[in-house]
Amino acid sequence: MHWHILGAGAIGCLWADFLSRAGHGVSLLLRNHTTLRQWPRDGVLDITEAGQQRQVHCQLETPDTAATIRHLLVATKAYDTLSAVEAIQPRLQPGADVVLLQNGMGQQQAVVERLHGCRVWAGTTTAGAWLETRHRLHCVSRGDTHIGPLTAHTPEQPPGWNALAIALHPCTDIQPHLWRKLAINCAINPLTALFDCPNGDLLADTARLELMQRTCREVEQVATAAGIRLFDAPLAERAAAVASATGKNLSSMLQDIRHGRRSEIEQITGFLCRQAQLQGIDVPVNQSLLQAIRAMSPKD
Ligand code: KPL
Repeated sequence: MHWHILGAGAIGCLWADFLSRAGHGVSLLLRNHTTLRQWPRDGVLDITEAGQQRQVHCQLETPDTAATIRHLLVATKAYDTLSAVEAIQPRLQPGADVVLLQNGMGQQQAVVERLHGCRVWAGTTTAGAWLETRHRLHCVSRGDTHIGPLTAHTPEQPPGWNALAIALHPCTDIQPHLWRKLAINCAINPLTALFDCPNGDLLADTARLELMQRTCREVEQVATAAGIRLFDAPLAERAAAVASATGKNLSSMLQDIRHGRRSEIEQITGFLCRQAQLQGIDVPVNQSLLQAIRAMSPKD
């Protein structure tokens, strides 16, 4: 089986490793010819994991390559999902398999509406990895990945993924898992960006902790109204546990803001606020976080 990966960031490269070690061919779809030229070595990824090093060989392509695509993994930033998929759409074979693996919500539905006749899955992962350079990847943790179909007549997991050496949890209904990840991201990401602090520092200060708890209560209200049961424990407890376990990490949103990149606030807190509005629920804390991070994010 041959998989094309759209989005050669840390998660895209990590899946290039997982898929290729499971015996699949992998093509990385780079943004354009300039990015292609910037790749230092032809399609070789250097992976470091637990002190061990290995190499993965991928084909490199740009979206305008002619070959058709049967199996596509989308690992772009959440806000790029739809436009990236639209750019590649003429290359998709009828009935192609498309897997979406991103933070945030809303973009998955937009892709399903755009791609008629394709089988689409959404996944959410706790895997951690970072890129030292474009082709040098550090895998910190393979984490847990939940995956489930978004389209009818689609099996629980994409073909060939049972061979991946990761903790993969196929499920019939992926929505609760997407909500759980969204809820944790709503609780941690905007606050770390606002206070310019690592995840763990949200717990070290009473005022920040209180703000996190109020954020969490609003998120729970909206999730409940949407028919989603988040966790057995209150969200504030789960979010505090994640912030503590990832204490020294800089959240993805804080990293985006620090680097002057666009953030995923619209797909995280923005989605939550849109859902709240549909349900007629007031979420003043999340609304003010949305405004604050919007003001810090560069416009597209
Ligand atoms: O997923 C994350 C992110 O940074 O986007 C958390 C859970 C907050 C870990 O940093």
